[in-house]
Amino acid sequence: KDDDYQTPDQIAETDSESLTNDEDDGLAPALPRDLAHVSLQFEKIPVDQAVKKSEEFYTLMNKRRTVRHFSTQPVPREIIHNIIKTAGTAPSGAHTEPWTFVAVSSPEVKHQIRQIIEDEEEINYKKRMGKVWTTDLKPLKTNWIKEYLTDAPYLIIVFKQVYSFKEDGTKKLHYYNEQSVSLACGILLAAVHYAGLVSLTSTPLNCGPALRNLLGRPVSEKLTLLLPVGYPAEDCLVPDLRRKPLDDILVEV
Ligand code: IYR
Repeated sequence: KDDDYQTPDQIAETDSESLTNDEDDGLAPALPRDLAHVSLQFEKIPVDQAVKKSEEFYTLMNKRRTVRHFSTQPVPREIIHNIIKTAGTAPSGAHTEPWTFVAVSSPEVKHQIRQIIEDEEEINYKKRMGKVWTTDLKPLKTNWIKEYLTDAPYLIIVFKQVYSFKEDGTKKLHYYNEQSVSLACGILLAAVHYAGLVSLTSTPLNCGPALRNLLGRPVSEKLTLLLPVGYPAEDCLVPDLRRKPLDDILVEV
């Protein structure tokens, strides 16, 4: 029952401890009612420069690869903090910022995470995923043994907050939390790559509640992404994949 969809009104109805604000039928916006609107900070760049910058950014991002073999070389905490601050710049529904990033560097906790994931993934590969899925994965040489979970200096685990609580104890609804967190994850991947680090986008099947409990996160948060982050192993191989050309991904109307 981890991913049951509830409408915003259904979420607001359940568990709200009090609706005690007498003015406005107990309804008050989550953001300040008198929120100021200020001038946009925007620097216009010349078109030729913009073309060049867009090309350069594509060239950089096109070098990003998913890596499954990590070095144990440590990564400065400051880089992780900057990367997570960058991910936190993502847009979100009604500016609810519905994300929690857990950065794990503790070797003991990484071992516990690895144990939880390998135990589930063995069942996933052998029973749950089925023949078609495991056959599709064969060229990528993945399996349920995941050394990267203990080798990588950091595991960044992203939780999506389906809702949270306001200071008065009422529920704060997190509109479009799925899309908001997906956008933050994309920016997170770009920030990791820009900082010269590598990552692996992993979404451990059936591990959500166990990892949430291990990391002490509330039931309002769902596991979205687990990202080992660090440097690639010296002998790191990646599959020789090609990306679709523009013609295959762009429809111009
Ligand atoms: N989650 C499993 C299986 C897996 C699934 C897909 I789709 C991939 O692109 C890669 C792996 C694992 O991490 O091994």
